[in-house]
Order: sequence, then structure tokens, then C-alpha cells
Amino acid sequence: MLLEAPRVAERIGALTIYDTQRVLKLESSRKFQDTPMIKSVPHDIFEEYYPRLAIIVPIKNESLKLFEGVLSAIPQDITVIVVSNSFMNGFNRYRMERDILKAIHNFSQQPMIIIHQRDPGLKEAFKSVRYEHILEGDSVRSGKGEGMIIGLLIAKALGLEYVGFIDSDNYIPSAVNEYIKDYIAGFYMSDSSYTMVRLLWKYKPKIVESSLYFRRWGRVSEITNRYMNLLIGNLTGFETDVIKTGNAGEHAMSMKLAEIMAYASGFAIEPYELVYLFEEFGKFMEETRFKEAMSEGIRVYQIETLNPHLHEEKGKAHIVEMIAASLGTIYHSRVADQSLRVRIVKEMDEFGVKSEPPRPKIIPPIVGVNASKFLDVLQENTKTLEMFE
Ligand SMILES: Nc1nc2c(ncn2[C@@H]2O[C@H](COP(=O)(O)OP(=O)(O)O)[C@@H](O)[C@H]2O)c(=O)[nH]1
Ligand SMILES: [Mg+2]
Repeated sequence: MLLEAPRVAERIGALTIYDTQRVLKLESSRKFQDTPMIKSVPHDIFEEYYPRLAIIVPIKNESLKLFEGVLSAIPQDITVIVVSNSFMNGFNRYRMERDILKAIHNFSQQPMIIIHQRDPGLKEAFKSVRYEHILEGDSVRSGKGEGMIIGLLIAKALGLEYVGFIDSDNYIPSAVNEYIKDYIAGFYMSDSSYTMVRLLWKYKPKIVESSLYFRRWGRVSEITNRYMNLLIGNLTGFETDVIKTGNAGEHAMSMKLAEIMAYASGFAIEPYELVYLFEEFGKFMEETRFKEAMSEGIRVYQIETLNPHLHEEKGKAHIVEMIAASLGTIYHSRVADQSLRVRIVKEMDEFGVKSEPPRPKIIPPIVGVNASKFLDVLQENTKTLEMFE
């Protein structure tokens, strides 16, 4: 793969956030020598990373065809972890998802794991390691963020070094395949063991008057990025436009970074990751919970994919929910100032929401959690977990 070399970066405390790097070629020649402008990721590098990587796929009642396409696009040496919150009563969608995954495993022998988010065994497992932040009553809460954390703990228990997230509602399997390579390109470029890679799309096609129109930005992203950049301005005193991936559902982390991240519930999870990084690592502080990360530094790469992003459209209510959840992470940040909060309330008003955006529910880092114990207890109590090795 060839991509633009990381050049421009915003440095905020221990954080280095690189500006967009475009993918220029999906496969490159072994003979190519890097130039100051162009970085090459040779083919064998991808193969080196695959066995160390978990791809976590959260799913809730998506088209089974799309789900199957996504699973088919994940290279065979990668461990796939599907966390589903789909219906089990009536038409048992979960059962269908499991059958699709099993069929792919049967012919490929790819390591694949599936679990239902509301599995009662998860309650026992989380309680046994004293990590009860995502429980509600007898099970794990609903929400995309909650599903991702289950996947993360399973990946940690399996000793995987990198985790990437891929949504299950993607129409283009080859785009999914590229995302994974983009993640690896980020890990390969990084000189720190605390690395995050976030993707942005070259285009997000929409049907406009019955033909395809290749839009550059989605509505939610445009708004989230604008306020995220203003938040950085609040922190540093310098305005910026470095953030282009505020809502990146497609993103990946080294496990070392994933473990020390706090997360937010539901759809706030992706924007909150950035807010958390600003709050925790954006200023050099004497007192830090994470000395090693602070001294090594954290790298955030933003890679622009070659493929367009085509996923399921979920309607206006979903967009308003996403905007509210995203702006909530910024509005309630301790580094946001009053004038930023006022602007956010005005923005919400434009969408017919008269109140301040919701305060995100914060889920603390998993770094101290005994993940193997979590998995052992889960295996003893589960009703849905299946691990195909
Ligand atoms: N496990 C799990 N996955 C979810 C949940 N809600 C949404 N998802 C999945 O998260 C991904 C992103 O959700 P989507 O509605 O497409 O949001 P968007 O693409 O960010 O607008 C999709 O694969 C969904 O099926 C949930 O409560 N639990
Ligand atoms: Mg989607």
C-alpha cells in the first residue's frame, strides 16, 4: 500500500494527532523506496500483523447479507469477535448470524467468536472481575459502546495486541478489507506502542434524485469535527482543523492504548475517545495514572480510505441521536469553556432539541481487569458464547 507520509501534526501535551493521510495505492511494489512524501507498507507487513489483530464487529439487527459480506472480507489469520444485540425472540436473528459465522469458519478455519450482548453469563463474568460499569439489572446495557467493550475484554483475554472495529452494515466487502489494511498501515508507521488509527472516507455516496451522489462529508461528522476542533482551541488557545474523524466508527487501537482508554456508552463512544485523550493526555501533568503512556506519547493517525463508504441509512431520528450523543461528549468535557457550551446549545436548537445534550455515561479503563478470569467465568456461565478455533 502507498499512502501519504505523516507530515503535519498537532501536538497537544503527550498526544500527537496527524492530519489526514490519503491512501494512494492499495498494493505497492516491494522495490519501492519511501520518499519524504510517500510511505509504503509492503505486502508481508500485513501478514505479520494479521495474527496479532482482533476485529470486533458490533451488530444489531442488520441485513444478514451485509453481515456475511463483512465477515468474508476479513483476512483469514485475523481473529473475528462478533458482539450482537440482535433480536432472539420471534425470528431469531442472532441464531442466523451465528449460523453465517459458523459456516464461514467451517470452510476457512478462521478463529471466530460470537456472543450475544444480553447473555446472562456476562453478568457473572463482569461481577467476578469487579467491573460492573456496563451492567444494568441482570445483563449488560444495550448500546454500541457496551458491545465494543465486551469484544475488547475477549480480545485482551486472548492476548491479542491490536483491536480494530468494523461496523456490520457495510455494503462493500472490499472496502472492509481496505479498512483493515489502513489500520495496519497506522500501526506500522507508529513509533509508539500507544497508537490509534481512525478512518475517514473519501466519499459517502447518497442517492440524490435517483442517482448516486458522492458526498464528501456526512452531516454528523461535519458538526462533530467542528466542535471537536473548537474544544482543542479551548485547551491550547490555538484554533485548529486537525480533527476529521470525530465520529469514526471504523477505528483501531493497540491493546496497550485500548486498555487505558475510558469509554462512553452507546453512540458517544467514538467522539468521547478523543475527548478522553485531550482530557487525560492533552496537558503535561505531574499527576498521571498512566506514566508510561505519557512518556512514550500517544499517536493518532487519520487515514482517508480509497474506497467510498456505503452503509445502511438509518433515518433522521438516528442522525439527531448521533449529533446529540457526540456534542454531549464535548459539552460536558471539563476542558470546554462557557462560550463553546453556548454554541453547542444553539446548534442543538437547530435540530429541534431544546435542552443541553446528554451527559455521556463513562465506562472506566479495563487496564486492571483480569481478562482471563473474565473469560473463564464467562465460559462457565454463558448461554450464547461460541469460540470457533
Ligand atoms: N453490539 C451492538 N451493536 C450495535 C448496537 N447498536 C448499534 N450497533 C451496531 O453498531 C454499528 C454502527 O451502528 P449504526 O446504527 O450503523 O450507526 P452509524 O453507522 O454510526 O450511523 C452497526 O454495525 C450496528 O449494527 C448495540 O446496542 N449493540
Ligand atoms: Mg452504519
